[in-house]
Amino acid sequence: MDEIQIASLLKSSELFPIPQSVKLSYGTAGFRGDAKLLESTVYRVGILSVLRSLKLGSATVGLMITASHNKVSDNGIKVSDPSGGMLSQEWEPFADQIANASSPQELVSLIREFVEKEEIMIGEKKKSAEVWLGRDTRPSGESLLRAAEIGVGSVLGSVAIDIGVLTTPQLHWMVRAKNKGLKATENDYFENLSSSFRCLIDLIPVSGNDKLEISKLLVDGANGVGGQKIEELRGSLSNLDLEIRNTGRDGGVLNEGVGADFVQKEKVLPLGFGSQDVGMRCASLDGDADRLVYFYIPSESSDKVELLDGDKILSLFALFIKEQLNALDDDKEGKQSRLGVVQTAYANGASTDHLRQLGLDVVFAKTGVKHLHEKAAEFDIGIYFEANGHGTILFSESFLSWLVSKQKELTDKGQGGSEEHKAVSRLVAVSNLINQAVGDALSGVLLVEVILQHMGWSVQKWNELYKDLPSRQIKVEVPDRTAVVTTSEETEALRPLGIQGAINSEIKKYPRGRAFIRPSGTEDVVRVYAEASTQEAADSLANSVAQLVKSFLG
Ligand code: G16
Repeated sequence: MDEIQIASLLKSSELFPIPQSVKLSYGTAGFRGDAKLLESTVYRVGILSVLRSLKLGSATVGLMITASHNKVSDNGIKVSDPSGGMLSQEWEPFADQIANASSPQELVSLIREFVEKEEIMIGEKKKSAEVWLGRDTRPSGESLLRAAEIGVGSVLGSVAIDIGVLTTPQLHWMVRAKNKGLKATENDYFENLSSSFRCLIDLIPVSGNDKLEISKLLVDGANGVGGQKIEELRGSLSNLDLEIRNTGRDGGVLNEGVGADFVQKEKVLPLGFGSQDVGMRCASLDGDADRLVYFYIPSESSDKVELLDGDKILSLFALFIKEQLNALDDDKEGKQSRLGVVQTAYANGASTDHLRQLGLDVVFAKTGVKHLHEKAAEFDIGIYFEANGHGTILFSESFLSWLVSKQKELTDKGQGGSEEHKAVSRLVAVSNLINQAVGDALSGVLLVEVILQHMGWSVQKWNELYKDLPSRQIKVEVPDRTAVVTTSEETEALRPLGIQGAINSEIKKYPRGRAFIRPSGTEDVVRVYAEASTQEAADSLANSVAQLVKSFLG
């Protein structure tokens, strides 16, 4: 690192002193917190993104300014690696270090040490890096994006490109496409979704002149970017009747009483929905549209919803993919392909039982899509979902190229109309429709909708796949959530000492009882999850565990 480069970093970092007495930590999905405290962090992650790009041969990296499901006064930053996935976990400790460096000199010395260790050349006349910047609709987004630009620009020869207001998955998709040499604009993203959706619609079996019946889907946009983007997408979709509410344009507040996180945790209807919607199929996106849940209102007399969460979306996707794989002829690659599913400790026990009954390989990962994604990538087709609605489907490169050549081989043999050809074509279309970079509520909605049309199912019929065990989630505010340390799968607490024994004693009191605690990586709370054979029992177990958290952690 030469003198000119050092001077550039020192000068720009003077503009962004770190906030006093706040320990910043790279959490489940990047840095997150009160937007007023984040400028220095975002500026420093701007620098990190350039180093990441240079480390990987000047590939494009993405930075997304968002705090997703958090309240509107929060913000945060997520990094898209050149693959379109989350920042490599190996770089998280460096992110933590630079975010907390107390002076420009300390920051520069940490960067200098790191670039030497990683053998990254930076400075005048060195290779250039390109970083794409996106933000959600939060009012603090624009000024934080400027801080990221300054961070990127302080490494000589690097360029920041402001792509504007986007959903998080759009940015990840665009970064992935760009680095694969594909068309990567927002229009390309929309075009890709609508054309692969159309392709799947055309492959729906219809007898004779039957026309597909299309019922309306009501979408809750969380008053965020997702509602606005799905409105833009709607014009290019046929065979889908969408009514979009909570777009944020009608004065509603982001994530307040709306959105996937609210609906999934509270299991009540979001603002803007009411008794007139009883029985309708409804979908809820989160603040940056990387999560999706479905619901319907079973009766006029209550504000409770029947929730179809990430687990149920996973089951629907798994069933459809399995059906297509079963239609493949007995050739080795097709029939013996490995379909696997990945869940977390939050997965409802009934969903795991159901997936196993389907004969699927179910594996578990820690909370955070970065952990699930890694495990899903080990399969030919890996489907991962968190119960909160974050998930996607991954196709391995080798399996996908086998599918594409099989599709061509069948066409060349004049078997273009065969059941096998249709199944292969559906799998190829799913691989295009679904965002393989990261969970994406927009592509998720389209896939759910086309599968329901394919099956001829209502949302109620889909919900009957299995019956969720009653569950409850609670957030507990404590002085220091990091005092909770869990095992790698997060099902047991190792610290504070003694708390797990006390939780186990509570669990024993409830038939089919299960409960665990973990510190959130996105909010300043400890999360409590409990399930049991009745709702009263799940509520009571969750409350007693929350009491234990309070008594052990003050
Ligand atoms: C992020 C992660 C998800 C995770 C969620 C909650 O979602 O991407 O994988 O489930 O945070 O994490 P925690 O329980 O640690 O707070 P999002 O949609 O908020 O970016």
